[in-house]
Amino acid sequence: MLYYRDTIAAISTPTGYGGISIIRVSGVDAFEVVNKIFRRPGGKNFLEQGKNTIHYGHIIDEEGNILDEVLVSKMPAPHTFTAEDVAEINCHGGIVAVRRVLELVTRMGARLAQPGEFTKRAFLNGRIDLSQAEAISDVITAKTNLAANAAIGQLTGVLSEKINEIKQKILTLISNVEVTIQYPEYDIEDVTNEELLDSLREIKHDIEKLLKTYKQGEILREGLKVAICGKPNVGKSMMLNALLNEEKAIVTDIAGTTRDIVDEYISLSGLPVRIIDTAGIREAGDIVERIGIDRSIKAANEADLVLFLCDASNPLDEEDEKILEILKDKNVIYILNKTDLGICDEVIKRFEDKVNLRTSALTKENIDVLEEMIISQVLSNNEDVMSNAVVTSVRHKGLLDDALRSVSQALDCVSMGYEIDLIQVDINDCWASLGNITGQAVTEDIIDEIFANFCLGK
Ligand SMILES: Nc1nc2c(ncn2[C@@H]2O[C@H](COP(=O)(O)OP(=O)(O)OP(=O)(O)O)[C@@H](O)[C@H]2O)c(=O)[nH]1
Ligand SMILES: [Mg+2]
Repeated sequence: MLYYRDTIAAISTPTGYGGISIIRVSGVDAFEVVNKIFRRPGGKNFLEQGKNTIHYGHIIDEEGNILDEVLVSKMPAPHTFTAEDVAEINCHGGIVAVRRVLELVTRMGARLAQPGEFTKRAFLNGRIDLSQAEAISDVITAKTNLAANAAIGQLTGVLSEKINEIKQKILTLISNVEVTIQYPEYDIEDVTNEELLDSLREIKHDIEKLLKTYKQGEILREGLKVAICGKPNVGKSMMLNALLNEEKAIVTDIAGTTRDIVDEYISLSGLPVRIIDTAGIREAGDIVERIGIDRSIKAANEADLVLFLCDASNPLDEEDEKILEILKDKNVIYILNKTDLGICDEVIKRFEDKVNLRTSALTKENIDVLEEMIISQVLSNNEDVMSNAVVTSVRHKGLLDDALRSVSQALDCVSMGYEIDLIQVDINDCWASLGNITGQAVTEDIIDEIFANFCLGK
């Protein structure tokens, strides 16, 4: 059963000059519309052609003018992107020619598609669920290899599968509770509180596990945020330059050279890493430096990983220790820099039970090792993003939070010995939140909102 009765069309390739541009036409009249404007050598009728075939010919307007030389593919429902009849006109690239063909298509009875409308139809026609539809836009916008892999995993339904598994557990629970409430007179064994607690705990655990993948998903999408911190003059800016392989930040022997955040992306194994060089943290300094230092502390707090730098050729001092104190709960790699000037035993001892590395930003010693250490921070958890469910969307995260709240409330009620009817509402809410992820329970506005963020022609 198809959801829509009208036929839509759009240019599905990016605007601009290119080898080809594709106009996608989808809907009940897709083939009729194309047939009116498509002339094939020998006059063969497009409507009579077999499924999943490609045909050569010309696009002819109402006056008989040739608008373009094209290839047209014919893909009948239901095994198409939208699950409707789809024809795709492969035009020669070029803005004006393609626009003229599209206008002709709309004059023949198709209407211009809205952003995301093809994908929306795929969802509403039941070919994919909502989380898969959202993954399509993630595949298009993925900035990194790993992010693309995660999106493809979601597109193939890895996340949906996980969500449906949890929903199934809730359904079993709901039906057990229903039986207990509705048919107390029958000799069906009631669910005991213990059983109820067990299932609720299991559901809660499953949701928490999915939520934990969100942070990981964020790193995949946005890259890893790495802040270089330390007191003035230890070589932070020189380290940034060494990692970037260019002289980006100003390096001098004057303490307090960097006064604001310097922020650059590098690509390590296909993953963007945002490296932030900060102003050296110390007590002294004028107002400008003071502001810079506050920003440094903020950058350290917001970073996924901090590189703490010290000058290993000298013993640590009070300023170093103060910064170490600020960073003590962070994810830190301790870098003993300036080893070309020698290295103090005290410094080695101070970091021997920590993740540390000896470097020289000047001679570039161990910079390659540092890069590997940064990557392994991300990769250790992300190797299998394609076959493991990873939550990458803010919308999904919000709904999982809601589901977690509901199941926790149900757990509290049961533990406190409340009547079983009382938890029913929470369990139902939990089920509905999860249903909103895959789309079984979403409202029209949510659907419109999601697809409005797509690009035109998809
Ligand atoms: N010998 C040696 N000198 C270094 C090394 N790294 C940095 N330097 C020198 O140390 C001085 C300070 O370097 P910067 O990179 O500006 O230090 P910073 O930590 O950014 O300093 P602020 O911006 O003031 O906080 C410069 O003269 C650099 O040439 C190193 O590994 N070995
Ligand atoms: Mg600096």
